[in-house]
Parts: sequence; structure tokens; C-alpha cells
Amino acid sequence: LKAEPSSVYKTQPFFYIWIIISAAFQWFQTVDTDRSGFINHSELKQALVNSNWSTFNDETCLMMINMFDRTRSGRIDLYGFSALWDYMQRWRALFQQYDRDGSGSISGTELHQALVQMGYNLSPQFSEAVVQRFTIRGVRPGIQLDRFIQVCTQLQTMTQQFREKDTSMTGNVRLSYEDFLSGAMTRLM
Ligand SMILES: [Ca+2]
Ligand SMILES: [Ca+2]
Repeated sequence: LKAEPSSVYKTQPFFYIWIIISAAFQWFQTVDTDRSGFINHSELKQALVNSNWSTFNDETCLMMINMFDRTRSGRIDLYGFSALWDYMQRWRALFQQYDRDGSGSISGTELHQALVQMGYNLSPQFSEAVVQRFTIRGVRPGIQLDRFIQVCTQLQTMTQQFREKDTSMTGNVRLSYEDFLSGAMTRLM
């Protein structure tokens, strides 16, 4: 048999997936405290921590359960969990990259830079308002990883919904009252 020069590169993704699954499996066993074979909302909430050691907020946990729950049962199996693990690694890396001053939170300015790099055409005031909205009173303005994921994911979904209506690509759409409410309601759920 003639060895293909590209075979090494072809096998690498599998090796990478194997690393993800085995590391995720170890974490899965730790997180699945009741040994049910599934991760529910409260187990996930206990497992995910921000850089200030606070647990993830309920909305972000619910959003992630919905994203990785393949059986639509409100809980995540091992395969969904390994995808979630990979997803979390990526978000943590992004968070660290955009936390330019290493403060452990994303400030308004840092969020603005992140959104510009992600291709959003939004003002610095927008990011400041978002950060203010999610900052806990009495601490320096900034958002933790859970809010960062929540904000970026919702922004992506809402932008997609907007683009579907903005057929002429002008950046402006006319929304009926009911369309507006439907959009807001689906985001609440
Ligand atoms: Ca469980
Ligand atoms: Ca920071």
C-alpha cells in the first residue's frame, strides 16, 4: 500500500474529536451528580462557573440545554455534552481574547471591540448599554462569560431574524406590532 501524504492530516480531526470526547466524558461523570446518564438544568448550572466563581445565570444554562438537547427532553446526553464542552472551550478562549486588560470581565469598550471583530456595525454606546444592563450593582461595570455568551448568541439570532425581513439590505425594516412581539417572546423562552 502506498501511504498517502495527506493521511496524517486526515486522521488528525478524529484524534482531536477523541480528545474532546474523553475529556468531556470525565467532566460528564463529575457533572452528572445523580448518575442519571443525563445532565439537567441544575447540574449544568452547578458545573459552569464564571471567572469570578459565580455560577452561570439561568437564561444561559437554559439556552445551552436547548442548543445541545438532541432528544428534546430538557436534558443533555453524553454526545450533546461533548459538543457543549467544545463549545464552552471556544467561548472561554474568545472571552479571554476580548478581555484585553485581563480583569476577568468584559467592559463596554471590550465588548464593542469584540462585536466589531465579529462583524457587527454597532455603536460603542450600544455595548456600554448592554454591559450596564447586566452589571451587578456596586461592582466595576463588566460582564462575565455567561452574559457574554448570552449577548453574542442572542445578537446573532436577532440579526439573522432582522436580515430575513431586511430584504432590500438597507438596515431598516418595518415591523408589525405582532412581529415585534413574536420576536421578543421567542427570545424570552
Ligand atoms: Ca443527571
Ligand atoms: Ca476586561
